[in-house]
Amino acid sequence: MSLAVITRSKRLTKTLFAHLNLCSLSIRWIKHEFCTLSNRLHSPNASMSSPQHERVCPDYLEASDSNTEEILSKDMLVHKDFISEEEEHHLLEEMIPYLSRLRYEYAHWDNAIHGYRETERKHWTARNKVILERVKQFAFPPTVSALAYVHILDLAEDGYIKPHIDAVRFCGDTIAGLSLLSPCVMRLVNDKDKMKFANILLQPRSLYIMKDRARYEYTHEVLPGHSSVFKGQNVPKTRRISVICRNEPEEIDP
Ligand SMILES: O=C(O)CCC(=O)C(=O)O
Repeated sequence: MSLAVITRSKRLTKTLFAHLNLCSLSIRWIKHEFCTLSNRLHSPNASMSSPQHERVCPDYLEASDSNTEEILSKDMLVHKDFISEEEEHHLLEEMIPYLSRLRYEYAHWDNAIHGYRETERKHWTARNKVILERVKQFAFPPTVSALAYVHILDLAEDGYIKPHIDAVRFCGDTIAGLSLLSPCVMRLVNDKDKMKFANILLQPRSLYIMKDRARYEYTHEVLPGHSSVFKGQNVPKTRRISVICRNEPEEIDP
């Protein structure tokens, strides 16, 4: 073979290898693009997997920061329309005649509640007992005993509840409240860092379950009508009655 032929075939071989290399790169690129596309198709959030996108903030919760949002989406639960309008009517029908005999209290500035009347009830009509059993079964695990007395709190239209944490002497780790008659805003504020807080929208007939960190590390309050705002919208608070079930307090060593 002449030298010219050998040189030409060497050049050809080089060109061929260069093409093959390019082809293999292209195949790798196509494979990569295909995998990325397929990942996206199978998991739409794969490309935005920050913790914020993985967690969905409940619509009743408006938190000052993501840490508060994370804690309260777990420990402050609200179940909208937990009872029907008919069931709300039956509960009110049983409670209102007794409450109407009491006067709303507007006592001292240091009282936790302003414009309220309250009572506790152990015995209920058969159909209301069924409702309250449903609340207790839903809120407390089977091993936990609910207090026999249910707390009834009637807040006047101009009534509100100031920030407080329920005494551990009187109730355990869970507070379950049916919120009746009027919407309102409950605010939870971190007891150690007042800049961390959340507003909770309580619609009539909803059930809230405040437990664990929400119950012990945050104060709770019900805002007066004039400052009842949730996500920028005024919440028209009028008279509101809550029916609150609590569990037995933990035993405290003497
Ligand atoms: O009315 C409510 O839902 C909460 C009442 C309350 O804060 C309390 O009794 O300690």
